[in-house]
Amino acid sequence: MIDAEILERHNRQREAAHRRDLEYLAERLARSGIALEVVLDELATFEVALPTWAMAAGGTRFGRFPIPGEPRTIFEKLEDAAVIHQLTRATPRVSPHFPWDVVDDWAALRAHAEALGLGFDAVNSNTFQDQPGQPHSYKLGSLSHADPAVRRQAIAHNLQVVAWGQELGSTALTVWLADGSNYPGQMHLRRSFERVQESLAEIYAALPEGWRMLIEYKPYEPAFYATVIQDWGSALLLAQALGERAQCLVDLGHHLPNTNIELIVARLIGVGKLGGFHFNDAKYGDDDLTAGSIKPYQLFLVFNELVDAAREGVPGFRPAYMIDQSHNVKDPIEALLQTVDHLQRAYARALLVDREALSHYQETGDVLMAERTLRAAFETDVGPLVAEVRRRRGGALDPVLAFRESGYRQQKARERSTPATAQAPGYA
Ligand code: PSV
Ligand code: MN
Ligand code: MN
Repeated sequence: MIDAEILERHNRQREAAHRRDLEYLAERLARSGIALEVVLDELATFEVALPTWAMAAGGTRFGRFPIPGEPRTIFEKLEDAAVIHQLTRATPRVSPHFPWDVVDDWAALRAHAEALGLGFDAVNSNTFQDQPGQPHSYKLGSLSHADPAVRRQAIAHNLQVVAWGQELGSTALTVWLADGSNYPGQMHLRRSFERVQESLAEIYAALPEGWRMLIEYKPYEPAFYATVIQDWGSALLLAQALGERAQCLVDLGHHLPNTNIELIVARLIGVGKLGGFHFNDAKYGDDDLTAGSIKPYQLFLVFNELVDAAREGVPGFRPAYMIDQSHNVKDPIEALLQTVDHLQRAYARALLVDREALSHYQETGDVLMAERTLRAAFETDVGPLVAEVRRRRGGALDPVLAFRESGYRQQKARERSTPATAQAPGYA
């Protein structure tokens, strides 16, 4: 982890300016009847899980550009995750992906995580790639495959992932399927969906006590004609058929351009089926860019729905927040530090929305003022709020700069001299 003295020095150097910025913001918020301390307390509850597959440089199908010092094992990924948590104090859990994460000794991994102050979030299964020695291929599908033997193999893998998740204290399984077809006629559209439902039902029935199944959807890629779980409607049908512990997972990049994602979020909340998020951002498709880097207003509007549901006390509302990004050209640790900051800013802005006024303008049909109420919150510079929450919890005022000042990456480049040979993430 990063030397506590380096972190202290970093904060000391910025403290005076930070205090002035915070005081100014507190005064501005007070004028609107918002108490700084209340917002800070709420903001401090925000936590988001880090994906193991985003800790090393990602790639595309055209190539991958490894960076010196990137982690080679899940143990090293946890080390890096601990640094992100140390600087942000908002990422206490890691979401593993199997079999990308190879674990021989579960007790050792548990101990390692505990020593670093980390826990585990949802475990992810992978039936979108064939593994060496695997008897059946997933080329034409996994849980939807026409051949029951392939389906059985895919079900068994998911059950295995759940068992591994139990070793780690996880309580959720995320299922994303690449199943689909590239050409009309290739796959029976109705039956393939029925087979997925049957396969998921077997996995669902075996879920341990207190576990949830999170069903992720995606419109296309790698299936370029028809994906079996292509949209929130399909995911919702499955979740409703399976039962209370099955919910939908919204990956922000898994929508066709211009889709109104906050509306989907509202619909899923409305029926108690919003299970969680994979945060990222996109310009065109499943681009896996830094959350909030392309459409910050959309991210704010998504958080606006989340805060609205939380304030209202919607029963059973407890979405799992996770990041799913591919860092092809940024240092992954820096990108994740930046991501957490962007997410916290979106959340902070959503907390500032004057909900009473908004509701009044909605009820009275005052379109302009309703929109202005949202924009007033969105346009507030919440940087000092987010920094203050980090500072109070022992994190860094400016995590990216603190990380650069620490020399952590350079040190790891010396220690981790053999390059990673593991599966390059980012292809899915
Ligand atoms: C698929 O594109 C996805 O979003 C799923 O969450 C996968 O598990 C992840 O990406 C892995 O790259
Ligand atoms: Mn995802
Ligand atoms: Mn994706």
